[in-house]
Amino acid sequence: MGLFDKLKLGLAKTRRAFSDRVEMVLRRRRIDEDVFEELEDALLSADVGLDTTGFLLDRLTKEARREKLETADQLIPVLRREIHAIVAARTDSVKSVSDSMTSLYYDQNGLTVVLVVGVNGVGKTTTIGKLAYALKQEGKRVMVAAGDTFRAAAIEQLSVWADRAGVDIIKQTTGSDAAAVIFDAIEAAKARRADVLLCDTAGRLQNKAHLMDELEKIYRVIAREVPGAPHETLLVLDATTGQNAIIQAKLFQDVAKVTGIVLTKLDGTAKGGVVIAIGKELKIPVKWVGLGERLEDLQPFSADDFATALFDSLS
Ligand SMILES: Nc1nc2c(ncn2[C@@H]2O[C@H](COP(=O)(O)OP(=O)(O)OP(=O)(O)O)[C@@H](O)[C@H]2O)c(=O)[nH]1
Ligand SMILES: [Mg+2]
Repeated sequence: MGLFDKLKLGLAKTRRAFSDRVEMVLRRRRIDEDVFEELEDALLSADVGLDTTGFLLDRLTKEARREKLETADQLIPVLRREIHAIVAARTDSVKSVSDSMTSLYYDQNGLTVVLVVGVNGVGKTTTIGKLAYALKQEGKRVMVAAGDTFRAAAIEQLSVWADRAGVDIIKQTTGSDAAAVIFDAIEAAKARRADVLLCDTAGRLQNKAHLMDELEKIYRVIAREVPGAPHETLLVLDATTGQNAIIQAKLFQDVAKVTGIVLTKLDGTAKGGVVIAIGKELKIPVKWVGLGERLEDLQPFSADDFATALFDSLS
């Protein structure tokens, strides 16, 4: 299966929630109040969120007036264009999933350090495994650092993923200092001339002060050991949490220098419209999406492909 087909399949529930209602709109010939109400339902049911839905309806109303649109079907390409514009504003670096496997910022001349953050259970460790695999497929020399020293099974879980991806892991025992583990990993990565070091971290938001202290220390160590690093701080968000993901992102932006989002578990949720809300409300690009639990179930996010997949059966 190609990457686009996989994205489309992953978005199946979102597409259903969304397109069924848009189809009701298409059954109406003339544009009236009900048309806008039904479009509102379509957007909300795909978890686009109140603010972003309001924004889109406003744009649709204005465009309908400006372009003197008369029939409901004329609104669909407008909606598609507006959604694409929102999503593409943050992600125009990747035009199509086939353009580039890795939408990561690289240091071409040395070690690239990527820090992965997010709350409990969103998919950080899994994403690191998948990312390690994708980067390795591109010919990069990849290592991972077991920076989640908090949860008992975390290190073992990352070891399993490192094995699957065929990359080296640097780890210590549970309870050791996360910044010290990452320091060790950087030294090892330099010695082994690795291209990329992916650092796992513990997911804790409830204890924000502690999280802030620990992350600050990790940032300090990384910046001291590798000038300009971390090159990326990827925030992992779970698509099944819908609008809650936006709240998490805003909290994390206060404590970490987030450069990109990985949106996991897009498969099997009808809340994929959260991609649009993220595009509208956060100034961070979605760089990757998770579409399953296997090694190859991660792909670079493409605004073009997202809009095409969402509207596929409607045009
Ligand atoms: N369906 C699906 N499941 C996923 C995806 N990404 C992760 N998961 C699952 O989500 C669960 C949690 O993933 P982890 O990688 O352990 O999450 P984490 O953020 O590291 O969790 P903590 O270390 O506890 O903070 C696992 O069961 C994963 O298999 C995805 O894209 N799709
Ligand atoms: Mg983890």
